[in-house]
Formats: sequence, structure tokens, C-alpha cells
Amino acid sequence: MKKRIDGKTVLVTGVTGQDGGFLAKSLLEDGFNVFGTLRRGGHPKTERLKSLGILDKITFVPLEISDFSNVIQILSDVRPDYIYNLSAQSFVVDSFRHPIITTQTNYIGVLNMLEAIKLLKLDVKFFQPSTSEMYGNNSPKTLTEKNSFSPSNPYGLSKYSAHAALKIYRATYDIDAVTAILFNHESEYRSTEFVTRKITFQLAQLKNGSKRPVHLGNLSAARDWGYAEDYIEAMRLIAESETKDEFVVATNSLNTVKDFFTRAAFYMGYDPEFEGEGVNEKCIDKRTGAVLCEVKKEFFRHSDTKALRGDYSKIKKELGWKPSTPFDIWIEKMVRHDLNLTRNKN
Ligand code: G4F
Repeated sequence: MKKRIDGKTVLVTGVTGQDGGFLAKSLLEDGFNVFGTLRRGGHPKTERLKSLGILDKITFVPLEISDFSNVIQILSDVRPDYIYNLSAQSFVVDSFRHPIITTQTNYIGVLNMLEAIKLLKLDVKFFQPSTSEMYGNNSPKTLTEKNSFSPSNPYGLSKYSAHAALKIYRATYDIDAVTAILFNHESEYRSTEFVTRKITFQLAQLKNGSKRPVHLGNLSAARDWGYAEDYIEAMRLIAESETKDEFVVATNSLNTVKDFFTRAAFYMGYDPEFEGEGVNEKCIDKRTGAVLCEVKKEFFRHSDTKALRGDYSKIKKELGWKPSTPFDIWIEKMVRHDLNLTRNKN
């Protein structure tokens, strides 16, 4: 099903992020010319690309995706065969603090891309990652491509708007645009504001001498978490095949924040045990009595998306994808990475 086309040009927006880094690495290994966008101004966060060993293999171009004239200019200069639009404001909590910026990047940015492709008459495959956050809270627990969307935060709304726009442009202008509904995907390159990496990074700091336990919100919150590199493989399968369909990319299993924390602490070499309830709940290391985590009200969300589980049967059947890295394996990988990163840093 998958069609590999070596030597073609790919534009990856958001190349400095977790998904952008893994995607660029995978594309470079297969002989694609990779252009990556950097936001104008500020210091580009290129540590991930450096750590992945690909910093000098990417051609960087400056792009502010919410600025239409800039999008037109970059697309007409680069003339890519593929675009993976991975730039986004993706932290749900920040979308309540900054709903307009979130919308400008996640929705207007996509409209800019689609309009530019239309006006320049580009022969390009455009991949837009959509998200389980589009389902919101009025959904059954296990979700397929057939369930309806009802986003419950500005982030979900912005991604849903982009998802809907993509379908309209595909149907009206025959633009070759595809998408996938991605559930949570994590790795050692995840930003530390997301709960999985916050846990492994701060636990590693604790293990390496800091005195501060990890402060968390709702320990019972559950997510369908998978390993990001597997999800990149799914994105490429969709973008490089002839399909115009959309697919849920998930693991179809749920774990709580507490489950994740317990495993991460175990791989750090602790013997974790939770005690207490609600905001008084904490985790201690049974061997030493050290406090590993405490619950803090400030990390609870006023409105949190409930636990959603994704059914990946369709992509498995049609494109042969399934999540291949087990939960425990990627948690251990994150732990090892963060222990190395924080060694001698306290
Ligand atoms: O790691 P999170 O911040 O991810 P969230 O909100 O599920 O969103 C991620 O996945 C979505 C689906 O793929 C993406 F669309 C989105 O862009 C992003 O990548 O939080 C996960 C859960 C939440 O229920 C949160 O309430 O963990 C809970 N949690 C408990 N304590 C915490 C904390 N989350 C964070 N970030 N920090 C805490 O201290």
C-alpha cells in the first residue's frame, strides 16, 4: 500500500517539536529532502534535532504560519511535494489562556496553507494532524472515525475547525489533503509541560539529587497513550498512500496518570506506594520514605477532557499499522533518557 518516493522535497512545519523531529529523521533516512520551518524571532529550540543527529541535514526556512503572505512566499519558494503541518499550539491548558493565538496558529494557519496551495496550484500532498481532543466530552469511551466531534476546549475547537476546513478544500478544490485523528503520543522528546514527560523529567531530577517531589493534578485522569515514533509511521503511511480516508491512530488502551507515575518511579529504581486521598494523596518510596509526588490543586483543570480510547482497527485493516512499542518499553526509554539528561545537573 505504502509508496516510498525517494528524492522528493518535504516541508515540515513544527520541525523542532517532538513529532517534527521524529518525522524529519524518518524522512531523511528514506532519502527525502527535508525543509523545516522556524518561527521568526526568538531562539529556535533545536536541541531535539541535535540530539537526533539531524540538525545539519535540514534546510531551515522562517515561517509565521498565521501570516498569509509569508505562507505564500515560503510555499512558492520551496515548492514541496509533501507538507506535514505539525506546527501547533498543542497544550490544552494554554488554549484557555490564549484562545486567539491558539486559533491563529491551529486554524488560521491551516487555512493559510490550504489557500496558498489553491492559489499557487501546487501539486502537493498536505498532511494535517487532527486530534482526539476534537471528540470532547459528549462521546462514548471507545472512539472510531464514525463518532461525531464536540470539542470541549479552545485547542480542540481550533483543531476541529482545521479538520473541517481540510475536508471542504479537498471536496471543493480537489486539494490532495489528508488527516489522521491522533490520540496522545509521548516520548523522551515530549515537552516537559505534558504530564508524561513532566513525570519522567522531574523524577529523574529527584533521583539525581533535587529535593523537590513531582507536583501533579488529577492522578485518576486517564489517557490512551502511545509512543510518538509509532505515530509518525502512521502519518507517513497515510500521507504516502493513495488513501483520502481518515484514520484513528491510537492504542485502544487506557492508563491513569497514577499508573504512568508508578511505572516511571519503578524504572527509576524506586519502590513507589500511594497513600492518602484527593489533594492529600502522595506517593512515597517504600524503601527510604522519600516523597516522590504530591497532589497540588493548581494542576487540576477546570474542565478536563474525559478518558477517550481510540479504536485503531481501520488503519490496521487498510494500511497495516498498529502500535508497536509497548507502554512499559517506552516509559523505560523516557526514564533512561531523563536520568542521563539530569545527571550532574542538580
Ligand atoms: O499530558 P497532558 O497535558 O495532555 P492532554 O491534555 O491530554 O493533551 C495532549 O494530547 C492530546 C490528544 O492527542 C493532544 F491533542 C494535545 O495536543 C496534547 O498533546 O494531560 C494529560 C492528562 C490530563 O487529563 C491532565 O489533567 O494528565 C492530567 N494531569 C494530571 N496532572 C496533568 C497533570 N497534566 C499536566 N500537563 N500536568 C500535570 O501536572
